[in-house]
Amino acid sequence: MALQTLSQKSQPRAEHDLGLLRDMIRIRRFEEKCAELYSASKIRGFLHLYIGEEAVAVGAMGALGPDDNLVATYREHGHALIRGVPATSILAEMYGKQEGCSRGRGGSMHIFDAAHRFYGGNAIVGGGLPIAVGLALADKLQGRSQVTACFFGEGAVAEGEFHECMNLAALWKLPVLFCCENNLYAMGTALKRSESETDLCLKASSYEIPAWPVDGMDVTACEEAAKRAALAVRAGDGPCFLEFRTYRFRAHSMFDPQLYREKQEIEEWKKRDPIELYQNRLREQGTLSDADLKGIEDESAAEVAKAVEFAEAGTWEPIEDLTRFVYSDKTNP
Ligand SMILES: Cc1ncc(C[n+]2csc(CCOP(=O)(O)OP(=O)(O)O)c2C)c(N)n1
Repeated sequence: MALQTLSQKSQPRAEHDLGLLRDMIRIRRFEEKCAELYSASKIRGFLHLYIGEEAVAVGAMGALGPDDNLVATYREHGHALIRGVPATSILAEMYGKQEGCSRGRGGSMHIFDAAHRFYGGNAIVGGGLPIAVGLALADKLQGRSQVTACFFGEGAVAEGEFHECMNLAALWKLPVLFCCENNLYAMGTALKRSESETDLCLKASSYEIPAWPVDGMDVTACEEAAKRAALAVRAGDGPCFLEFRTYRFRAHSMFDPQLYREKQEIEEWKKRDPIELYQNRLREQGTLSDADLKGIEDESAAEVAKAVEFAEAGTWEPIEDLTRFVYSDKTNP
């Protein structure tokens, strides 16, 4: 049984800490397998990996409850996994199989699961922001107390949608937690080559939105900041903005030769690998044993193996279904 040694520790704090590590490892192992499957042409289309950025999703999502809404970008497998979308349905989606969460029609960039309040998987840069603001507006108008967390890359700040969304969310005091994942590059474009003002918190503050930078390689820092911000959002104070400073260890997508950044820079950031950092910290604290780590690794490997088996066994959609879902079933049954 995985994580057997947890019972010996029997402290909720230790369980919580090991849970953070487990979730980061789950994302990492799942995505390493995705890269392999992509090279084997099992996954087609685009594939954007989150490797290196795991602490952000895992930490920030610690501030959310099951009723809160979540909106993400095309680099969203990790967010979906932590949200509770089964790895089986995520991978089947990437395979293009009917059993995928979007019936295999969206692929890697369009993981969507309304039952888990996971509203994408959005391929358009900045495209998730208006969706998040709309969800939050609906919650506010209907008197619900949910928070909508919206994850997006720093590339989105160059979009008009970003400014419209900041403005309306602040003006209407909407319950949105804006989570900017600043990994320094939008495809091959460094932030400093595209923005005259590179202080993203300053941009959010200019809309009267409280904003803080966060060390995105430190899962505890991510969790603490998100909890603090979510508390303010939930209290009805309007939106908050967090700039998670992070780095992607892999290319933008599987097609990117990475000519825009030095290998040395990547190596420097890898020294702050969020999983290794946290693993070392838990070991120093005496929270993590070899047996715990083995339990977590075995559990993650089993989850990934099950997902692969499920996706492989999935069904292709019959050709006669090709035009289904082009229009809503309500108007075109
Ligand atoms: C509106 C729009 N313009 C351009 C693109 C092409 N594109 C895809 S990803 C990307 C970079 C986005 O970078 P960032 O928002 O920082 O996210 P990251 O990939 O770093 O997570 C661009 C320009 C797009 N998908 N949508």
